[in-house]
Amino acid sequence: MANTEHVKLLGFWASPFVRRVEWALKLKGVDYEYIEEDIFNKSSQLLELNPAYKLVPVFVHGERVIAESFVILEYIDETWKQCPLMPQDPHERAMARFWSKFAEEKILSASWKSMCSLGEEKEKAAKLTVDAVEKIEEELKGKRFFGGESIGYLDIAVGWMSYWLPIWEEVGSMKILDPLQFPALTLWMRNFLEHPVTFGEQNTEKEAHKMLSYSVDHGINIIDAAEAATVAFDGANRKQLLHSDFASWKSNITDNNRYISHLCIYIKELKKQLRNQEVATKVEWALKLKGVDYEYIEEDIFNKSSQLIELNPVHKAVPVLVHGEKVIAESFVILEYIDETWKQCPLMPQDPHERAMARFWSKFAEEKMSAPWTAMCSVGEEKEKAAKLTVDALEKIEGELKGKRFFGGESIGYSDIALGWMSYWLPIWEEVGSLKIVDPLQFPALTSWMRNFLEHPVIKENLPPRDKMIIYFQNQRQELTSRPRG
Ligand SMILES: N[C@@H](CCC(=O)N[C@@H](CS)C(=O)NCC(=O)O)C(=O)O
Repeated sequence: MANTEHVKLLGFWASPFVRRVEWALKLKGVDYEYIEEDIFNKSSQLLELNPAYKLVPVFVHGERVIAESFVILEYIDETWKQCPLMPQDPHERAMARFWSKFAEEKILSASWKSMCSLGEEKEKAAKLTVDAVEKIEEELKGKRFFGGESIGYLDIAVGWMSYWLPIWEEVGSMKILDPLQFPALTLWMRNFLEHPVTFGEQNTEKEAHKMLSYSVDHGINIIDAAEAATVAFDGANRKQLLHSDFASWKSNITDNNRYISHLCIYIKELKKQLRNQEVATKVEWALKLKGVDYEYIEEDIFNKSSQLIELNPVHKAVPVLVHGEKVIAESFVILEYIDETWKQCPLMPQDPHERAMARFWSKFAEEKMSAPWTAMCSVGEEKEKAAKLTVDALEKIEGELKGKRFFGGESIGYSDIALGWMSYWLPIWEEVGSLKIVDPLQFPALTSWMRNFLEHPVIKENLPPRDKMIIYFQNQRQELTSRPRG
């Protein structure tokens, strides 16, 4: 039986992402070997096992290797069925995925940024954190855990808030978790921390002390470098702050500080708009493949309707899927909901490891998508750097595709839909930005996948008009490159 094979976890003691995986394994009663990594001097084992991100956690189950904590959590839940983490109902599952992603994107990065910055920047990040925590508070009202009476996927996903966040508040001298403002969350934190598999059995104070002094040690450098950098970079780049090479990194940023900060604000805004366009198509592809009839409502994303704001108050973004009384946002969350609700033409593979791989590569491509966009919208060195980053990411995807017609094999599946934007949007960006990224000689598997994908009847009939797209992106590019730089 696959689930009796050896389980190994590569981790780092202070990592909330690693701890997530350990909580899940402990809840399920799965034995595992733990290998501590020095993330400042990574082992060749880590680099080999997670060449795409080079981050911990990495989970190894027999021959199967999985990275990215959320992907690992779902794999564990699908492989060891005892004490299920995910709810059974597809809509509740969608909600668990939605809020996990929300907390990761809005609370984790903003609170980290607030800890690592000063003055106005710090206040702004703290305010963003509090705004996001307000939404989580609403979700929790009247519940012991997110999933009800016992700990589940979402509790584990946001569990870091119960322990790491108060430490970050202390290190960064900020107040975020006011018990009067967030009574439900305060109660949940206590419940979560008292649970035997989280921290209940450990010497919390000793752990906290260790973690605190670690953060302070690095915090001295972080604050120094972050003053310049957090202005320019979004929280997702916080990983850079962990690198030991602060000095050269800092001087780099300081030189271009004002330019980058301008550029980043615009890139972020434009990316948001662009994502809206691309992700909505993804959902339509899935519905069409399944043969599900639906009513389509076009939104003007520059002038959002009250319906959109009401249905997706958290992100105020499309796509939003409404199925009867159920409302679901976030394209990946919607894709899984569609697949779990309409069983015909399954998009996800059956095997848990293949499912994990599909989720992993979809996430990878989504995160790397900002690089070709930046390449299209910038000039000179900036452009070259972004084009190079894109090529590096595509090399990884090429490796994944070799010898296959589609990511999932002979027919279109979840990863194809998730990565489908590359087949159509990427060549358009290349054209608009006068870039050459997808070289057929360097990327033969990707090139033939792009052709196969675009030739599929459902996809072919459901693409936005090319001419209109070219004009749209040319305008975006022009607006961005004509902004002041200093
Ligand atoms: N999205 C990843 C994040 C993992 C992550 O950021 N890991 C950190 C440890 S806390 C790491 O490996 N850092 C090493 C580095 O930044 O090079 C996940 O959920 O697994």
